[in-house]
Amino acid sequence: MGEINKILIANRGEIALRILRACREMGISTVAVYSQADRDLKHVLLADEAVCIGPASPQKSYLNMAALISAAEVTQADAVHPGYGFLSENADFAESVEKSGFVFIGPRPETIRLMGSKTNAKAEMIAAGVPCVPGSDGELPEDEEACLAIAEKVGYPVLIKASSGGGGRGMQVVRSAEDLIGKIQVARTEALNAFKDASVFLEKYLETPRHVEVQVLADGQGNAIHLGERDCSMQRRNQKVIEESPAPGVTDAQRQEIGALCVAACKRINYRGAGTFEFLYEKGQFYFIEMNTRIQVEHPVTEMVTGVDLIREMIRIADGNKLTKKQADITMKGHAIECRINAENARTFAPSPGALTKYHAPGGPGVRMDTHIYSRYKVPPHYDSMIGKLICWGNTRESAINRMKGALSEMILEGIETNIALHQRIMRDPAFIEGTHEIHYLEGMLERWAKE
Ligand code: MV4
Repeated sequence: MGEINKILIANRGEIALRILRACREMGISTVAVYSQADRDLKHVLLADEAVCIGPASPQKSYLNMAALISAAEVTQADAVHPGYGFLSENADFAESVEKSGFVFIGPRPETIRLMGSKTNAKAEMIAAGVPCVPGSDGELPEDEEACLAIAEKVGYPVLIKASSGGGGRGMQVVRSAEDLIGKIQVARTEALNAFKDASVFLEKYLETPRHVEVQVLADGQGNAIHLGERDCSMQRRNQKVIEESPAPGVTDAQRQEIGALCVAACKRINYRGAGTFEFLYEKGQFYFIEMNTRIQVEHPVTEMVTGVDLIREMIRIADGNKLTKKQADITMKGHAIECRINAENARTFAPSPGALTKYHAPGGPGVRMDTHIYSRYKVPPHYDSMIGKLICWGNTRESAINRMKGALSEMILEGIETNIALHQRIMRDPAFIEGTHEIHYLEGMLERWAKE
């Protein structure tokens, strides 16, 4: 405890700035690491120290474990915060951070590894009493007849998923027995190419679920709490566009029930840090699909409704502190919505890197803009197109939407294309306003927009 006095921020962009701000509030020194394309990032200018870790290519910089560890050694950092993406869920990185004598701000490497296996994660959840999608008991066997029998029992349509997958890559929907063996073969080949592991499992395919996820904090010392849920159903090709908390339609009784089960699961695996349980939500039922062992892009909506600073809590936990808040201390007030602001064409999603000639931030009560951009900042072409997140809070969902409309129209971003027009469109969309949109809704909305 009290051993973390200097943190190396192993990330870039808005999350690096978010972590830097939390460190400053806590009186912790900061080390920024940056690629040659990122010398002018806002957090690099604000950090106490900054180290160039390599060329623009992510492989040679933000994914370069040796360069990151060296930077921590040279600057004598105490801990490493991985942010999201990059090495945040890489168990080998967490392990090498710890073996080099630094604190990894996240779960133990074994936990990251366990949850990285979707079949092992699911087995743990079933053991903890968390509801899962009905399906095969672990990996599918080689035997074709056995696979056919499993699919028959689960009932078509079924979905084949990679055991080492996640994020939606390499999944195959199977609608009848004739297609099963062929699709398993396709899924195995894709899984082997993408994850170096050909093992797959099978689940009942849910046709029109919503994507609802539960935020947790656990101290690795036997204590865990949940911070309610977020709806992330407004997405395209597994890229979330809008997130909100609470999820429309989820009752407080349901929230406490699913939250308590996630807490039980945290205790079972002795979880440490911030984590997210991802569920599909259909006809009022939750079905666990995956656990994310990192801080997520959309964490601010949870912060806005609970008043808890999740980055601060991650650092406190990593420093050996027990959770100070009990479940009864967590209350959700009002409603928060986040729009991901991307440097891309609003209709085609084509990336639009380049120089921002003008930027004026929105503001006012309940408006939060998490971004690293500034006037004349050059969005590099080498990374994700997300340049910021606009989060609006209101007493009700309706007032949060109204604030978002105002904030979107107030924001001025020139020199590059952005997806602001898409967000404005969604804020006026009847299904979104009703809160009934599911994971396939945006695709259909975009098709209608294209025909106008
Ligand atoms: C599913 C599903 C329907 N049924 N599983 C996609 C990402 C990965 N995390 C799990 N995914 C899905 N699993 C069953 N049994 C539909 C999806 C899915 C999805 C889930 C969440 C958010 C966006 C999605 C987009 C397409 C498919």
